Amino acid sequence: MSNIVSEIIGEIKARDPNQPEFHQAVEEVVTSLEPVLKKRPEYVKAKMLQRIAEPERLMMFRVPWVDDQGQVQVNRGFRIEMNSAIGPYKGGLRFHPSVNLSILKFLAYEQVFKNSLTTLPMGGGKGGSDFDPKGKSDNEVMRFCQAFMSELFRHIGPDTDVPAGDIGVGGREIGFLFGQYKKLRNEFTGVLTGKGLNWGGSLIRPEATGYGAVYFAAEMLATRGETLKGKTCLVSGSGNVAQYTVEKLNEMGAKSVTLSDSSGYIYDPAGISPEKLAFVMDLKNVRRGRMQEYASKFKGATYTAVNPKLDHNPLWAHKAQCAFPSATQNEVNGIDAQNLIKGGVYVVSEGANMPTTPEGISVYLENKILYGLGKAANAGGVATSGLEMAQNSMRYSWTREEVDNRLKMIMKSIHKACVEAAAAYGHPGNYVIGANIAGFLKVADSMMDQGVV
Ligand code: NDP
Ligand code: 2IT
Repeated sequence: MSNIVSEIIGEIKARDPNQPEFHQAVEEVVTSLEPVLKKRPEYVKAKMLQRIAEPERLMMFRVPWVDDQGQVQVNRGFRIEMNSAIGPYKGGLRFHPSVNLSILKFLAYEQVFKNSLTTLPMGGGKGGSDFDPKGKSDNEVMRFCQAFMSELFRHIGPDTDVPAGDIGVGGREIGFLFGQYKKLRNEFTGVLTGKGLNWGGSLIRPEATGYGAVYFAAEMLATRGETLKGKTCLVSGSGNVAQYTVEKLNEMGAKSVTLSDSSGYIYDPAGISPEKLAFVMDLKNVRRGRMQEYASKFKGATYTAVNPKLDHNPLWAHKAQCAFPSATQNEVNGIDAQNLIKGGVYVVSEGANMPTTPEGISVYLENKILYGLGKAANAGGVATSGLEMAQNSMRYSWTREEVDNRLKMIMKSIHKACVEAAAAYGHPGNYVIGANIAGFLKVADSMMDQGVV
């Protein structure tokens, strides 16, 4: 690592010493940019990397609400407006008890580069709350969302900041959030994406992240003259991203054999067919149950509970050719990555944000597998949010085919941008370096154009 790169990383870490996830995301990007900083010293002089790592604005607020027992509950709400160089702040909201500033800053930071890669005019942001939707009634979720929006509404708007879903925030939550925004502002605008189809949502937005991660894997395989047909795939998570990953893999003639939640994972060697996937969708989205039920329902499938004493996740040790980590950050560590390679995996396309630890990424790169990092591979979700914004601005909606074709084109162009940037800066085939450089250049050049603001 060059002096300048380690100085920049050191400076950013020292400023917020207790933000490990944020440091991890920054370190990956800044290290990848080393060849750019050599060629373009003007970015160093302009303190571009320090500026990009500092949120333009950060809101943190009290969210008080009353539960079904009449008890007052207090949660913490956040919105991080990270970068608006190329468009309004854009990024999801996460509701999960683990949410804190480090996690949201890493997500907002990643979002800046991801959104730049999509080719659409979107800046980066992220937000959420430490509220845990698990075990809450629909009414409690509604009251929480209303309380959250009662503060958030003053900071967002269709030309300012456009939130969407992430972990714990899906169609139900976006509905409640939109309802409260509309009531407070007396405006019907595209202020959120992932809306219901009857009230401004885009076809394919729910499917887009998972579909996009599969399209990205197909693009990577095409560089070796291969397709997904007949491939066995490991998928983690069982939420929005995981479900539509499995759906698209089935359509492409591949076989998914695993899914998980935070309690454990299922392994189904026969494959998660469309019928079994329909069961998962009902289980997770309607009944809000646990994946363990899958193994009692389908013969031949096994369930393995999380064992906190293990230093690895056995999900990643099954034999397969492709892996789609689609649950959460740092769910694949160095040992898991070794196990993936031993089990025959040579394609990793990340549906989740930063699911692989730096040790795991080193294993992928040493073994020269096709590794599509989250900010490239899962960009289909936010890209389709961008398409939803475009449709809302036109007060018009495109067909399913039209949106899906645009999504495919966008994933192809992200893949091409990664491949070209990696080659131009001397690291052919390295999607980490390619994605970080391509995402960075557009934002950094826009910031140069706009002066020190
Ligand atoms: P969902 O809330 O729909 O599903 C999340 C899934 O991940 C659930 O199966 C959940 O299990 C599991 N999970 C969550 N947290 C943990 C944890 N700490 N440990 C183990 N498992 C966990 O979220 P999404 O599918 O929308 O998001 C999944 C990932 O994809 C996240 O990293 C998100 O940032 C990323 N992403 C999402 C996009 C989108 O459009 N939704 C776009 C781009 C990226 P359980 O039910 O037990 O909590
Ligand atoms: O991480 C992500 O890209 C998302 N959660 C989707 C963001 C969005 O605005 O659609």
